[in-house]
Amino acid sequence: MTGLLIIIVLVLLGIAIWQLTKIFHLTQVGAAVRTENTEVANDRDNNVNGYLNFAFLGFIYLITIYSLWKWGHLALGTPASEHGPQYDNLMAISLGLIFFVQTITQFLLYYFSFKYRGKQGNVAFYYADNDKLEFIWTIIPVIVLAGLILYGLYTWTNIMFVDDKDKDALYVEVYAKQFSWEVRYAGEDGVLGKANVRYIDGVNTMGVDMSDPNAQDDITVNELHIPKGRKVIFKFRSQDVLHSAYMPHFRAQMNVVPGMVTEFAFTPTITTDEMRDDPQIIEKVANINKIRSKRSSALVAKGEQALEPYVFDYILLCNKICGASHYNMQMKLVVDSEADFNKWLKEKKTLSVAVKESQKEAAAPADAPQGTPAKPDASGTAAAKPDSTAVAQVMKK
Ligand SMILES: [Cu+2]
Repeated sequence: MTGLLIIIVLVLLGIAIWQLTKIFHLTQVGAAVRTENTEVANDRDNNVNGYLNFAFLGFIYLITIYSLWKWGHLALGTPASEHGPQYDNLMAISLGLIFFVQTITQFLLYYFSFKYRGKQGNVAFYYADNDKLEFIWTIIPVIVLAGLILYGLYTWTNIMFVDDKDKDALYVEVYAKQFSWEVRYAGEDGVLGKANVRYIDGVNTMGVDMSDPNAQDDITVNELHIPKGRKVIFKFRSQDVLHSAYMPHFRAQMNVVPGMVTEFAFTPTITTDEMRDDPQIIEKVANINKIRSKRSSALVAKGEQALEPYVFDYILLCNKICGASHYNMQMKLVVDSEADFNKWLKEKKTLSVAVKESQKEAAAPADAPQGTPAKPDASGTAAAKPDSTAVAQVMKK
């Protein structure tokens, strides 16, 4: 790699020296001036460059059309959240506008540089200013951009408004660490217990403050399930570095910042099973499996195991480069019907039960009865924990 860089630097240095000598030659007035071999552009050169100019404009248009045709289908498909269509609409308007303005301004730019290309004997015309023209090309972008920004702000507040008093909402904490995700549900009281990295101990991997009464019914899991049609309020915390929780199908993304709690809320509208029947998703899955089966036959030929066929699932991805295994920092996200979700959550044991079980196991490893559920109580294990005054990462509520 270093060798390649040195070669590139040497080549660039050579080009620079060559260009410098050319400039030096041009400055030698009197030597070979106005002969056929002069390096000052003549009408023929200007014509050639003028037409090449148009060829480049054509190239820009063609590559745009080709890219849209070839990769346009890779854009995100049906949105699976209530605010998703509004978000997509904003995106479509912005892209359409950029596309329209870009097509026209690029044409004008290339047309005028062709029209006023150099001609022998032509002299530049001095034109001071034109108030009317300047007014037009200032006021139009101002109106268009103001409209776009207002619409964007409206959409933004619509999506980002989180009502913490909402009793019907589901409260979920998403916890990021290099390089995985963990999830905590608020339990029956609908309130997440306080948490701090200093409380991380054994099975309490998210650092929940077990002395907090609100934490007693909290449930921690490694899979994110959310119910269709119910508002989900997400609270994000990070254990180590900056991460970003990205849920592309729901048009949602939030930075996960160590030392603070970030949040957003959305309502899922399509269950995982329903999304698997979406025509676009069916096509995508078929395409992925076509690539997989090709890879598989190559692997089998080498005597290795074939790849499993891909099945669609929603996904939570890390969208901030956070370290060596960032690329693999993801978690399955399942949207269930309300009934399925409640059934799923009911089967999970609370963190306080898990903590007590693990303590019992540690105290009497040989003869203690396994898996006896202990009654949650407010005393928890706080006595053994350090510094409960540290508020930097404490989750309020
Ligand atoms: Cu990450």
